[in-house]
Formats: sequence, structure tokens, C-alpha cells
Amino acid sequence: MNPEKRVLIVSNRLPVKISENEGELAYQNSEGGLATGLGSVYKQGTNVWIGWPGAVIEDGQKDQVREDLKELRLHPVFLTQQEINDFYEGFSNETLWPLFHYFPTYSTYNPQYWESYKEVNQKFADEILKVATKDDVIWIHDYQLLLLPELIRKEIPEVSIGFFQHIPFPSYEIFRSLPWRKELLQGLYGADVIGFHTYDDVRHFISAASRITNTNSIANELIVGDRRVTVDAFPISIDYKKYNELAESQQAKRNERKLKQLINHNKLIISIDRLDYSKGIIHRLEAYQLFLEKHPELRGKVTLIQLVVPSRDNVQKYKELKEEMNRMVSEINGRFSTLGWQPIQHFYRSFPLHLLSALYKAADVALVTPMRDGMNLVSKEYIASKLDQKGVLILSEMAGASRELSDAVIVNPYDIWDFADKIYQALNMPEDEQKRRMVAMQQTVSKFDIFNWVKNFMDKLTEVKANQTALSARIINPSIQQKIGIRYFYGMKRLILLDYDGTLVPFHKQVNAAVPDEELLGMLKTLAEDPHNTVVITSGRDYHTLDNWLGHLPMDMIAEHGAWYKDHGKPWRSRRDLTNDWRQEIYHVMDIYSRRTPGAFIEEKSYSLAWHYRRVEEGLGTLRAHELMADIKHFISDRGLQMLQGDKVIEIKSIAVNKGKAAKRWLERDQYDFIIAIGDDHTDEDTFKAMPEDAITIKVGTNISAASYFLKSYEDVRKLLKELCNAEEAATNQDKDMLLKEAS
Ligand code: GDG
Repeated sequence: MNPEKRVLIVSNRLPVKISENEGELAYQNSEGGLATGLGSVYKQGTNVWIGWPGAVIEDGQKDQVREDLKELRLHPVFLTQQEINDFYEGFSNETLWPLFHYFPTYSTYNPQYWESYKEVNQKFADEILKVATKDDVIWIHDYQLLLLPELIRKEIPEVSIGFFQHIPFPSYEIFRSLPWRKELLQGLYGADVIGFHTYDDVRHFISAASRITNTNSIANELIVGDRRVTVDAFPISIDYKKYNELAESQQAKRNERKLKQLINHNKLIISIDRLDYSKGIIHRLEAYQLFLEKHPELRGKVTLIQLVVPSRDNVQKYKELKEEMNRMVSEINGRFSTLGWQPIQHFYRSFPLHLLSALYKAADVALVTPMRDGMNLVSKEYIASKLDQKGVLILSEMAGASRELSDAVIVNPYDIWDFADKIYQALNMPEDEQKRRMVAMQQTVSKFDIFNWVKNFMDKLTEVKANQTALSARIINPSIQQKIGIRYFYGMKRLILLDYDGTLVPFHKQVNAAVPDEELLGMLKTLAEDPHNTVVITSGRDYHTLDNWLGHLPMDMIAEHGAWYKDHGKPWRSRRDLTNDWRQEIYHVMDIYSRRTPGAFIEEKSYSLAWHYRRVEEGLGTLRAHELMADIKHFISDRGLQMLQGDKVIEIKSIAVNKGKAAKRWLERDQYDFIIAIGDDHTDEDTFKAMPEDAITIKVGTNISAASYFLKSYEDVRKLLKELCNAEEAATNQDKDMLLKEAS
């Protein structure tokens, strides 16, 4: 991270709790994992943390709170009680939270909540805009603020924005049911980097983006207009050293001894979570009950300490969960307890950190078995606290942490029968196996700790911004466009090479719908009729179509990437060295794929075959294309053929044919003092590479390219061509010598 950059951290809650005692405000540090991790960032330099201070503040006290927090480098966003009800408890916790944790039937869809969500996101944006400048880095956290990146991007287009979501991103099938799905995605597109805990979340997000907003992606980059948005996995972690040292402390050691005495030196199982249906409390109790049923010999020898931290208890679902949990705990205790033993010690409150540490240290087994969890830090804290490396972690495969902690005993929390067996297995695991697994997990968690997480995210943001800056320097702006116009004006012998689809006209679902319109024909005519110009259309299309659409203009043409070519006024000619003996076999394979894939079709050209899937269901087309490529890869390699992957098309043609080789025919037969080549496809890269150094090469789009410049769309290409058509007029209106000097 560039040390001079200021970082503005934004999260729903500030890392402090405000309380009021007899009119006096008190500020208490919050000990959450995020506060610890980001503490290392926000306390540096002039960094600031922006968020809600966690209490409704009276108007008369706001200035005071603002002042007090300023000293702590915190900037408050004040919320009213109504906003807390509708935005926080409503939309965030009753709509998004259940849906994103795969409890769609628990989700409430209420337009009033949605309105409040929008308003509060705007409120956050307004506060940020009071302090942010274009040189800051803004790092936004979590699902309460999904609209915020775009709200800021609109106002400060150049600023660096990172977004991290701490809870899962659900599969498209779940996310699609949300009435406001599109707005939420578009809100996030304002970020430069969007981070999740796991690759699955990344995959789900990219899939939702492509299906809901038609946003294309290349690997893990979304193409949003002329911007690239990187979506990546950054698994969060803990301050490993802190938990390790806590476990080492005398206080933790004393507490551990006391704890063991209290449970009569029984085997200790622990579970620690916030009261939440996503945490799998009920299934865990069922599995524990089943375990006690199946193993009467262990009754009296095992104790489960269940710590549940109160949370959201004015939301109906949480009230119901609490009742169900209490009922089950009493049922199990009532059923199995003896005079000297109780199978569950249940605590519904928060413990101080040193007690938590003692619990981690003392536990033979930790049950971390959520039904769904973004990451889950308790699992990592347990590992960091195990100084003697004894103890077993039973971890749900539904927790993000399971992707990293593969040495845990992994369970499916819905499979309570297997779960019960795994509890038994864990309690009986030989010590050397416990240690082997624990050492491996400690190595992972100590290396990939919270500081590493912050660094990885910030480094990515810096890298993405640097790439964007480099790219934007190559995008043709009005001044570069004017200079190209002037160079054109002074050219006496000009060569203009233009790709067709995606460069001069937009893409169409129907291949043959891309007919040139009047505006385009007019421009091409003007350029081609200029006696100083040679205009060449360099297309992958078949020559019949090109001839039909453009044959009446005084231009040269290259068809099928160079298999055919034509000088104006002369007939079409083909490369004599090309053969078609491979055709039947490839056609046969492509045909099999077309029959299996509704919407796919084969385009036959004289020296190539193209398999198109632009009308195929999203995702299925890519899957089939990969299968097809794998099938024909071996066939083409020893036949002098090549496979080209275009935009939703795979084309097979001779290796000897490409647009660059075709363009050389024009380069070699004349000397030009102005050359321009424009194209959007990767087949145009051959043209760019074949051009002399002083040629102007322009890529349409933002993909990596050998071209010297970029234009965003075919519309911008037309604007540039218009500039060339009018170059004469523009130059006569200005001082030509001055312009020439500028252009050089
Ligand atoms: C969200 C995502 C993701 C618990 N009881 C006590 C106590 N805790 C602390 C733990 C731990 C934290 O609370 C819980 O962290 P989790 O990761 O389990 O869950 P969420 O807070 O719901 O967090 C989650 C996380 O964001 C980070 O991205 O992992 O998936 O849902 O640190 O130690 N702390 C104290 N007393 C307690 O009684 N002091």
C-alpha cells in the first residue's frame, strides 16, 4: 500500500460502543475481529473509520460525539431509531442476512425496508463525501452497504474503492429471488475490487452478474462499461499472535485449571456462537443428543459447554430460535443428567476474552458447525489457542473456514447421524493424530493471519488501480483524437485497415443482422473516395456477405481472416495453398455439439468452420465450447490448423491464415505515410503486430492488446472516423503549422 494514501474504512458499525451513564457519554473499544485487524490500518497516518456509533444519539449530543470520536480517528454516521428498524434490522438482517445464508424462506421482502436501505446508504455516502478526496482509498465493509461503492464512484470517479463482504454470496438461484437484485449488483460495480472469503462466493457473484445484468467477465474481472472490476477471494483471519499469547497468560492458565475442576476433569466439548439460525445450534444439539443415545458408556464422562451470545433478540426468528434452543437444552439435560453430572452447561451471555481463551485451551473438542458461515473466526481462534497442540476441531463444510482447514474433522451439519459418529471419533482420536492435524492447521492460520489479509486486499487494490491508470492513458481522448486527425490531414498516402463486427457495427444475436447502416456507409464512402486513401476492410466474415454489404464502395477487402481478398474493381481471390481435407471430420464433431446444445449453430466459410454459441443459455454455451475444444484439440494439432476463440464463437482454420499476414500484402506493395488499424477481436491482434512502428493501432474494448490505443465502443470508432472525414475542414479552420507542431 502506498504509505501516502489515506485509507477511509467504512462499515456499518464503528469499532466502539457508546453508552450513557447519568448524562455522561462513555466510549468502549469493541473487541471484534474486524476491529483488531483493521485497527492496524486505521490507526496509521491520517486514516479514518466511518460508521454508525451503535446508539441513537440525541441532536443536542451529536456535536459532542463528533468531537470525541474525532480524537479516536472515527467519523460517525448517525442513524434514527426508524432507520435502525428498517435499514439495519429490516433490510440488512431480515432480508439480506437470511437470503445470503441460504434461508430464503426466512427472508422478508418489504419495500419500506428497501427504501430505508437506499436512504441510509446515501446517508453514508454523504458523510464519506464530506471527508473523501480523489486520492484516498475507500474500503467498504459488508452487506449493509452494498449500494455505497456506486454512490461514491458517481461523485468521485477516480477514487480507489474496495469492498469486502463478510458473509457468503449465495448462488444465483437464491440471489435471483431478491426483487432488488439488479440495483444491489450495480451498487457494488462501483468498487475496483470486490472481495469475498471463498472462491465459491466469487463464482456465485460473477455468475449472478452475468445472468442478472448481462455483465461479461474475463476470468475474475467484470467488464463494467470501460472499467474493470476485480472479484477475488480474500479469506479473513485472526490476530494469531494475540490468541496465542492470551493462551500463554497466567490468567488463562488459572481459568483453565478451574474449569477442568468444575467439570470433574471430564472430556470437554465446547461450542461458541452468536444466537443465529445460520450457526447450526439446533442441529448440533440433535447430534449431541444422538451421540449420548448411542454411547451410554460415555455419559457422565463428557461435558458440552455451550456459549451463546445474545443477538437480534427482537427479531421474531431469533426469538423462536432461542425458545427452541432452550427447549432442547432442557430436554437433553432432563433426559441424561445424573446427580453429579449434567451433559450441557449452557450460557446465554457474553464472556470476557480471557475466559474465552481458557475455554479454547481446555476444550478437547470444539464444535464449529454452522449451517452456513462466511468464514467463522471461532474455529481459527481455537486453533491459535492450542499451545500443546492437543484437541480436535469439528468443522462444518458449510463454513468458509473449511476451505483452508482441511485437517479439521469435517462434517455436514445436516447429517446429524454422521455428526454424532464424528463426535465419538474426535473424543477417541489418538494424540499423535490430534497433534499432526493441529500443527498443520496452526501453520496455515499463523501464516495467513489478519495482517496478511489486510495486506493482500490492499495490495490488490493498488495493483488494480495502477492497471486502470495505465489503461486510461491509452484510451483515446478528444485531444489524442484531434492529433490523429491532424496526422491524417498531412498524410499523402494513407492506409486504413478496419475490422467490421464489433468495430464498425455492434454485435447482434443474429450473425446476418449486422447490416451496415446509412451513417456507416456514408463515412466509408467519404474515406474510400479520397484519392489519398486505401481503405481495407479486414473481416473474419465470408466474402459473399462482405461483397453484398460493402462491395459497391471503392474499398479493398479481406474476408475469412485472409483466406480471401479483393482489390477494388477486381474479382475475389483465394489463397491457393489452402486445403479443405480436414473439413468433414471437424464439421461432424461440431454438428454433434450443435445437436446437444439448443441455440448453437455452425457457420461454414470456404476455408474455416465456426461454431457459434451466442444464443445458447448462459453458462451452458461456455461449458459446451470447452468440451468441443478439448475434443478437437488433438485432431487439429498435426493438420496445420488452429483454433480461434472469439466472442462466443470457436473457429477452426488453417494456421497459415491470419489478418496480419493478409495485411502485409498491402504494406509490401506501397509506402504509406499514415497507417491506422482498428479492431476489437483477438484476431485483430495479428494485424496490430504486423504494423510498422509509426502506425496508429487501436483496440476496441479494454482487453489486453498489442495496440497502442484503446477506444471503448464501435460508437467511439465512428466518432474518430468522422473526425478523419472532416479533417480537411477542421484543418483549414486552424493554423496548420501550429497543428502540425502539436501533432508531432
Ligand atoms: C461475520 C461472518 C465471518 C463470540 N463469543 C464471544 C466472543 N465471540 C467472538 C469470537 C469471534 C467473533 O465473536 C465471532 O466471529 P465469527 O466469524 O464466528 O462470526 P460473525 O461475527 O458473525 O462475523 C463470519 C466474520 O464476519 C469475519 O469476516 O467469519 O462468517 O458472519 O471473534 O471470539 N468474544 C467475546 N466473548 C464472547 O462471549 N469476547
